[in-house]
Amino acid sequence: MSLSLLRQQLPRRTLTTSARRLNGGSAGKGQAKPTYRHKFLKEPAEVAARAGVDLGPSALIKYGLLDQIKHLGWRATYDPAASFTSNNSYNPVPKDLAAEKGVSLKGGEKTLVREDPTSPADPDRTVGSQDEAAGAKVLEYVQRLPDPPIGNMKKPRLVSSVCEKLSEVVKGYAERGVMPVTLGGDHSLAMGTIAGSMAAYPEACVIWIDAHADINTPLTTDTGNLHGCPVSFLLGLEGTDVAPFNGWVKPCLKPERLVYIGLRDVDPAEKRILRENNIKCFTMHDVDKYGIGKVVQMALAHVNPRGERPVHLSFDVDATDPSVAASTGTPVRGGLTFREGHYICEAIAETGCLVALDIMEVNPTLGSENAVEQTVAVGCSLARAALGETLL
Ligand SMILES: [Mn+2]
Repeated sequence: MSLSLLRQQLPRRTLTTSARRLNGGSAGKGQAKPTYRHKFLKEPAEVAARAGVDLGPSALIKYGLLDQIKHLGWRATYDPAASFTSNNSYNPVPKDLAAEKGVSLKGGEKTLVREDPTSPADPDRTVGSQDEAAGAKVLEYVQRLPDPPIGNMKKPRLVSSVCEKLSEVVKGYAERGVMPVTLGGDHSLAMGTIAGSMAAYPEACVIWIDAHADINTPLTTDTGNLHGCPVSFLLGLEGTDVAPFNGWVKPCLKPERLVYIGLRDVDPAEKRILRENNIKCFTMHDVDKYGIGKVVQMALAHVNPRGERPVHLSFDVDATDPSVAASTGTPVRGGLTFREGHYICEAIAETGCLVALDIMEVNPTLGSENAVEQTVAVGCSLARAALGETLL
């Protein structure tokens, strides 16, 4: 299994001391290895972590997520290379501007990889303040690169190139029987993670946990924010065959292989798209009506009735109620409780079919210190639940 840590487009803030104090505080609680067997992954299960240049992933890592995952019995290695700064097709950097800023993308990436001779065997230590500073610099720099809208789409070149790179990384891990865990970050990243999973496992299904459907197309999006559009590209809906995305993302997901849980803020055009494509959705109304146990059972029965398909779980923390995870870009009240969110992860883990996990939209730049700490902690515990942590 690998851990892929990416983030884009959001400003950074240093984690508070009190958040650091909590490092690993609830790690595993003496948890033994998962009791279920992996149906699709190679043993021994392995983590190869991958760090991006933004704060969401590094906050989760600082909180001790890697150790927590190791504690669950996964092997873990950590690759702190910056996510979208190497071999990236989107690199329209005027040389003079690069010189003026005192940083080039390539140089920026090098500074992100900190060689710490004091703890060479402890990969967690490779995320530190130097990395954050360098990452902030690179991120700020990348965000200044010219990337005018295409149609309605904002930052299309940046999003496309990041997702393309990510899809290759995820595909590579998945093909080796390793589970990529992507921490974000903007949910547009799921365009990359799911494209990568589907390339390695064409029969896979997707369980998308979110307050939002993220299924606008470039033609229907009002805001032009691509984090509201990734699903439409994966399905190949009308309007998604546009540059720069059509250079790499192919329709790879069938509507019947996708199921949503947690929806409660869906645009009118998205409602039409969901209806027309007959996509199974369990809204918060359904969670209220049936209870989360039944909802997850029905969701799995829809996309993976015989338990023989690999599952990609894409979990947007805004699916949970703002009282659970407030530090996220688009909170919507009336969401999943703490336990409902964790139950989903636990139940999917128990199937043994999970092959890829996204924990998305943790944004430590939003909300009070308490909110940030709580949201980071929830991001970690959701990941642990999906990776086999149980209550007993
Ligand atoms: Mn989302």
